[in-house]
Amino acid sequence: MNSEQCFTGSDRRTFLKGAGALAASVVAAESALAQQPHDGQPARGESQTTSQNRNKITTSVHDVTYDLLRRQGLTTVFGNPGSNELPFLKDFPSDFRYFLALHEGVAVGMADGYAQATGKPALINLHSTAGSGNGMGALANAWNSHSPLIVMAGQQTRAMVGVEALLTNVDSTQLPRPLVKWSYEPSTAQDVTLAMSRALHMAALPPSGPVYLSVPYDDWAAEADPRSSALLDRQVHAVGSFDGVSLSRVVDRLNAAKNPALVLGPEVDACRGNAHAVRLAEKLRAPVWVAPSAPRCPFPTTHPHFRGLLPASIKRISAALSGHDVILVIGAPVFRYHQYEPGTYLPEGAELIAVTSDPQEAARAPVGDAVVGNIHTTLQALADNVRRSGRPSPTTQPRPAPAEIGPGPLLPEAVFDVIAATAPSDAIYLNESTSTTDFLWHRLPMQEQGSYYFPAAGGLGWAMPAALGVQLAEPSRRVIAVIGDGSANYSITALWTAARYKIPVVFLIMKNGTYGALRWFAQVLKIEGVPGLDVPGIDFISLAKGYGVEGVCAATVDNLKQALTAALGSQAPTLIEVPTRAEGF
Ligand code: TZD
Ligand code: CA
Repeated sequence: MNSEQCFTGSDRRTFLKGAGALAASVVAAESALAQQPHDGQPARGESQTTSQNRNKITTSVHDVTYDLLRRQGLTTVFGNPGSNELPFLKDFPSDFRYFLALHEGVAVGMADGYAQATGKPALINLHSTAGSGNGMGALANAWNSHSPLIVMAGQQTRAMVGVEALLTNVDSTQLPRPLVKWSYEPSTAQDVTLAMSRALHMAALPPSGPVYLSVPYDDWAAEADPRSSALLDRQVHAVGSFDGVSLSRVVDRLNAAKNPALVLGPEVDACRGNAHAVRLAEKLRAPVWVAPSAPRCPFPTTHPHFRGLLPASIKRISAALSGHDVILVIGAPVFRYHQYEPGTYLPEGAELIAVTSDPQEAARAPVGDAVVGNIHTTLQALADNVRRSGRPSPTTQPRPAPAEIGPGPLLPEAVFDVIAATAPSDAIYLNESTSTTDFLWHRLPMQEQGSYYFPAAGGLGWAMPAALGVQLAEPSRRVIAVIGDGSANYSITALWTAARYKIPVVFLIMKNGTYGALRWFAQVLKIEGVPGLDVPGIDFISLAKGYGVEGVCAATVDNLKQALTAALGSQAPTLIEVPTRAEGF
């Protein structure tokens, strides 16, 4: 057995230090991580950068591109490299950080978490067609959460694209569609810097979202267009708030409402509008629901007006909102349905107004009026301008009773009770435990902006890597990823990246031995005899160990409390496997 096959946590660093140039850059990234600037600014303060000596050495497309990325605050790269990408990664500057993922789904998921938690674009470097393809499940989630990602893929050298040499990305701009806002391959090497500049501004402009850039690998060594320097400091901003007329149209309808309700979506949290949402709800004395399938938490779940996550069917949404005459939806599509239970889109007598940054969401809503604009400023304008209502406040909903603790595996509700009692109040939760989402929303207190993330397209294998990205962006808060024993397998290699860079996420695996949500859905559809719905026999402790992560099993409330407390006190990642009851399936 050689040292690579068998090394323990304690001799890992020795191994790394002996591993040459790559290890050196990783160690640099690790020490940068230890200093935890994580604000999108260069990780270390040194300024021996190409930008300072631009006249002297910034002549290649490679150098100008790094300067552009640096000046635009994009010094963190997530990726998995191949031969087409090596020329871009050449002489990787010491003020940049590179996080190696062992699968492209992990690279994209991690960047997505980082982008969402920082609110800024994140850069991913993937390998040609196959690498991009591996990343596309995660890209589906990024597309639906409006995550500003720049996915850059290495293309074959220009001289060999035509003959379709191995690793050519054939029809490269078509490949990532329809999961990107914009997709491009520069037609000359001199076009690369402008393309990168355009990519990062496109990703960030509303509605923000992923973009794709394919770059032939010989372009990086080419001489840059000297006019590229004009790109370095360009600031591109979108403005867009209510004009007076459209504001008063909405405000008048809210003021005239007898019983308004708010439905808040992920964009409220993404634009850091949560406090305005609270103010608006309190002035209107309106109850607040979270939009169905919401991938973020836009409102404190402990607030007396909080009603919970709306169910995801047409019929049930109408039922949940019945009695309300004006329904204001902010920062969500109308609606993100899941199971088909037909009915009227709105309860009897209700009207709906939606505010979104996404023209597509506004246009495709089957009911109600919509306003397209900047969520933060429109929300603020609404909160400032609605009249404070004299209605009584909505009654506070009772907290659920503590879960029953019986013999045998824990109920998932009991797991959430332990988490709620043990985790810090500003903990951040990632959820990919598909059959327990309602329990989570009822039992976990989530009060601060950026406390909850969920795969926005329902694509599994996202939350484990996204948790790493969120933790990098939020080093002072603890990140707990609650993951199903089915979901955990799609991006299990995220554990290696967690260990490699010492990203102290707590992975809590709900081990019920089955695809619970699919069993539930089979009941909804009245479908029987489906094969392949159970996932017995997976040893997550061994998997964790194999990837260099501490793994513990916690089968009782006391063990779970103990394990979670220890994990939260650790500076390293931990995986906690909790056997849970698969009840009702
Ligand atoms: N593949 C991908 C990439 N995304 C998916 N959403 C699915 C398959 C289908 N799927 C669901 O929508 S839920 C689910 C699957 C396989 C079961 C997940 O099981 P779990 O959680 O163990 O993670 P529960 O709580 O047991 O449902
Ligand atoms: Ca499961």
